[in-house]
Amino acid sequence: EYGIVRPKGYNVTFHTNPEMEKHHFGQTHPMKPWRLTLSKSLIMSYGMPYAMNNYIARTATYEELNDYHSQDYLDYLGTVLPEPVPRDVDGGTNEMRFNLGGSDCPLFEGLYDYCSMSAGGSLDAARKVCNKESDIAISWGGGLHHAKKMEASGFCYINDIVLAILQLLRCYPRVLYIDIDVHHGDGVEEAFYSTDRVMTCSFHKYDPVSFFPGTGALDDNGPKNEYNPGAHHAINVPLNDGITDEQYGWLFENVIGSIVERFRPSAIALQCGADSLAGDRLGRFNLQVQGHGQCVAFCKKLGLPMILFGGGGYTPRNVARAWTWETAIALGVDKKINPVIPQHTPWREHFRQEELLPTLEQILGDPKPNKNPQKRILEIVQHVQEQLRFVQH
Ligand code: TV1
Ligand code: CA
Ligand code: ZN
Repeated sequence: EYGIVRPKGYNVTFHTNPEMEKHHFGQTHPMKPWRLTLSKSLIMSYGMPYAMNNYIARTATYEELNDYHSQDYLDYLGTVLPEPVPRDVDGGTNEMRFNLGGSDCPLFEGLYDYCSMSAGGSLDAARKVCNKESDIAISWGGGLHHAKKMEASGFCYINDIVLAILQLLRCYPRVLYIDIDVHHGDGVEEAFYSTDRVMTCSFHKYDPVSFFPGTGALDDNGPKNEYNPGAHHAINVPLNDGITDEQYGWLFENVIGSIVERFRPSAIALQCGADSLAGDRLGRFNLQVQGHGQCVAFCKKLGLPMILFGGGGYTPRNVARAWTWETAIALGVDKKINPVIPQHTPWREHFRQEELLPTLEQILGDPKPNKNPQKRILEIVQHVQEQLRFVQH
């Protein structure tokens, strides 16, 4: 009816919690949970929910969060009161210990619920992939890759990705984590730094002085001690401003292709932060929806069970366009989305007609000068391949 056909014997599951979207980090804060509402609306306007299994995510329990996060951090997170105006955190306090209450990680109304919903969606996604009820499970409300065991960081309080990967490790021997958010996936890298069952690979803008979080250099590859199983299992692709679809796509396919050949993952966790798109309020790259989505398409072609997480993304309409396109790719309708778009959906008014169907010609944002010389791109691929020679499976 809507032109989207459910692929037979192939299941995509979609995990969201509409309550999550109602939370606010504060007026001027770049993280806008309502971008999830916008994304879901656009996904619905294409009729995609008819082609997948949709679940309202549970909230994760304290015990589930405690699989990674420490009790004193969770206890504190569960009791902090919202503050109308974020303030500088005082020395010697719990706020200071846990990095809570500053401008990046403010204390807002319902913070603990917001965190447990994000984690609940990603955990549900992981369980569906574990018990083979899902080939690709989508958790756009997750992807909060900076959160540490006992510390909030960069708009992230609970690391839903770490929790989901821990779940995947119960049923799959090796998990490959890929992160295409413009920021370094430092929290996930740190969590699995000492194991050879998870390989992490982040593509990001790297500038140790002026771009958050400042980590993720090319030679950050896990513990330097050869006897630590995690050695060589962290791969970082540090990039500069203005990278294009063409360069990024070539790098992605080379790097991920080589990793898969060597590491032979049994499942993939892909963080699809949309702040790597051109025109992002915090981003620096020139990626189009097409180039961003190419990464998802490449991973899908590997034919491994996969979770897609959200993450950053600070120009809400572009976030919605990317995650809609990538939901379509998961569903296998990426060659041409040609549904009869239901005309009656009220959400269409948020989008101008030409924004609805992402095409190759579409340009997001003002193009930035490309500061990534081809020589450097080749250097990166060469370095990754050298690291991978040490990986034995
Ligand atoms: C309140 C109001 C908070 C306006 C934060 C941009 C704001 C930022 C704000 C901001 C902002 C950051 C730092 C500086 C560390 C600080 C979800 C020394 C216009 C996954 C997190 C970026 C990215 C944190 C999260 C970064 C993700 N950039 N306006 N804050 N201090 N923090 O640089 O990876 O996308 O910018
Ligand atoms: Ca990244
Ligand atoms: Zn980001």
